[in-house]
Amino acid sequence: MQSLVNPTIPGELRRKIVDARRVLVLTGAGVSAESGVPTFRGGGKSAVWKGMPFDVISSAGMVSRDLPAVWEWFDYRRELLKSLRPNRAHEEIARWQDRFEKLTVVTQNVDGLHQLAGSNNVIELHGSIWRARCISCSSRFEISRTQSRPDICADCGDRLRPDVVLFGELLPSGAFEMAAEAAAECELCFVIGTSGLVYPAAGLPEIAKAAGACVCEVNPERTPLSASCDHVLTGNAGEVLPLL
Ligand code: BJW
Repeated sequence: MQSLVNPTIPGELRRKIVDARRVLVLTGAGVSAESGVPTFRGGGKSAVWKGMPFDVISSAGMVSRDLPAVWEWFDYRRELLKSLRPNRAHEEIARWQDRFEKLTVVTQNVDGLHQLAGSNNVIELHGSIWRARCISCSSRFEISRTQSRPDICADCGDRLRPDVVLFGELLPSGAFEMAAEAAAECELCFVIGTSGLVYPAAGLPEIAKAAGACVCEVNPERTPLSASCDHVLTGNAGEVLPLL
């Protein structure tokens, strides 16, 4: 992946980073792009499954229409993920836990790469590809990297589905509320590798900004959020974050 620009870090942002105690990091698919995970909409190969765009296969309607097809799509992606590792961006964000008094990592990604890099207490707004959930009783089950995934709920016997948030579905209970609280109290907010198109996640930088935080975007492309950010660092996350 080619870097567009190697940005100079403004002095004002450097001072913010030194002074900030409460920091929020919102990440999207772009943070995993340098690990080889396809993004959804830009900056690399887009996610398409057997000719079906991701917003069709990753939609609530598809679970009721064709659950086996949905599983096939997620099984394929989990298989791909098994060989992929966190990149410098994930590692740098994990290191920030020691740098700031309170760091909250909020991710839209379902790949688990932040946790693999050592980030603790990651708020997963869109769930995890490494969990299954019962379509009836909502019991959740981890999916192992080495064993075959469960198909049937051990609690009630009904079918399981991927524990991810598809279009038109509600976010996990409490996840957005926790993220919004962290946004409202942070002093510095990084928005890294997201197209800023999917709500309610894309509303978090606005909450931070309205509460007086400095907002900094890291992305090789401009997004609808860029104009309202205090700083826009143009480049790949794995190259920009180590400069901070
Ligand atoms: C790099 C890089 C590098 C590349 N370094 N950067 C308000 C207004 C309008 C609509 C809505 C609204 N509120 C809610 C909605 C409806 C809907 C929505 O937002 N629709 C919009 C698309 C119009 N939202 C929902 O349905 C949400 N639910 C909800 O709100 O419930 C209440 C409700 C229900 C019904 C109606 C109304 C309200 C749920 C959203 C769930 C999203 N699910 C997905 C799929 C997950 C499962 C799966 O993995 O398949 O989540 S969609 C997909 O998009 C995935 C992502 O998490 C999400 C965000 O994408 P992300 O991360 O931004 O990735 P990309 O690919 O878009 O962008 C990558 C970026 O990286 C680019 O900018 C690149 O430039 C950059 N990049 N390389 C740094 N190296």
